[in-house]
Amino acid sequence: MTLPLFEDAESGQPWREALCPGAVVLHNFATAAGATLLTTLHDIARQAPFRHMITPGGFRMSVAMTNCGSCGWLSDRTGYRYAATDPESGKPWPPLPEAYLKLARAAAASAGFPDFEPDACLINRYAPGARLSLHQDKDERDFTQPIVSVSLGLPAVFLFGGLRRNDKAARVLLTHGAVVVWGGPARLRYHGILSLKAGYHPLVGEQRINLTFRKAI
Ligand code: MD3
Ligand code: FE
Repeated sequence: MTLPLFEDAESGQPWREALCPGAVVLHNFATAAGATLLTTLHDIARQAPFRHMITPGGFRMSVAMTNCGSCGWLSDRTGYRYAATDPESGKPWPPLPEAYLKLARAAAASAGFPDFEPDACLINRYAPGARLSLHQDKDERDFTQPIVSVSLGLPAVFLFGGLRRNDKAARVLLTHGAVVVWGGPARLRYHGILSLKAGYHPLVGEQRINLTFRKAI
């Protein structure tokens, strides 16, 4: 009989990994809900299609994005901001589905944030080669509120640095079903995603999806 030497994400079992004060990975927390989350995502993307936003510097982001919630995150030549309507359609973003809210609240509570009420969910889609360079999330009003992130599909190497851009970044593999809660002293840490490696996930195909729940307003 072979005994595992260490617990890992491939076990399919939930386990908790503390990254730093304020940040915890809840591995496989969203694995059981994965199929439901993706079916719902198809509805959202039909109303508010994924698009490659332009950075204030004029670059097209390699990650494709959309939003649901009472406001959504946007980038264009004029800057970054949250807005109640999708500029592509002029209509409000699709509402946050109940299943998304439940998952985000449960993850936040399990990490010590029992009162988390997200109003925005930014949805990132990574094709092979897509990446997100080191940045801070600071467009939200209240940094005492955590951010909850849900990874689905292909695994990605997540970089988490410190409070200054040049602080050395650690790496952690985010696999299907991993939920990360960032709060307290971790809330303003620099972070990013390395270029996605090609592969195939049985539920999600040749891509990675990340849902990030925020209290923006
Ligand atoms: C640490 N998304 O949408 S999720 C983002 O996988 C973003 O798509 C990445 O960074 C992704 O802004 C990383 C993990 C994450 C999300 C938000 C954070 C880590 C964070 C906010 C503060 C600190
Ligand atoms: Fe971020």
